[in-house]
Amino acid sequence: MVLCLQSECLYDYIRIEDLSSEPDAERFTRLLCGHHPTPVTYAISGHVANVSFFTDYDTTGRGFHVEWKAVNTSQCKNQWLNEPSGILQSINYPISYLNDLVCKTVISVPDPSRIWLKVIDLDLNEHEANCSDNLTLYLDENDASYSVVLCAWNNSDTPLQFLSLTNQTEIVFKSDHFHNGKGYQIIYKTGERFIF
Ligand SMILES: [Ca+2]
Repeated sequence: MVLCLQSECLYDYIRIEDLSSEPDAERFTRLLCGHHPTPVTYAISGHVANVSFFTDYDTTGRGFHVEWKAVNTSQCKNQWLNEPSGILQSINYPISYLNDLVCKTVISVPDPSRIWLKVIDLDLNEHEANCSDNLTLYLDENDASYSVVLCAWNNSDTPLQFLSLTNQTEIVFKSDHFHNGKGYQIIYKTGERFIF
């Protein structure tokens, strides 16, 4: 995208806004101008988005190109998995998850099998220092205190790995109503013995 450069977007710009929020609510609105050689991605939680293009009387650029994709939020319903292995990932991964989500996944396998989880990717809370977007792994179906809350990428070279204490585990992803990131991707396997 190349539009007339001005840090506050006073001249030529596009405005992207969420038109589906309540009139009194804080509406998602972004102004874009200048030169963006790499794609800029936004995830709008509502079901109606408006993209407006404004130009002034002077100076032009190459213009802009916008692509959009509707995300089916029913993918974030509670799901129950019995397969012995699989991949879990956040809705719309790896582009960007949406705001205000609560997505629950239960993996349940026959006893005495256990569930091994390996975090391949975790990108939450962009621009945020808190843990308001998080992924909680409940490793014991009978005791919620055996849980791990993940909200930032582990910078070490060793991937995060977890083993359930029972034959059932629950993974809950929550996002607040500001900012987002690429999301998460986890692989899981099940079995009675694991060698690390
Ligand atoms: Ca957030």
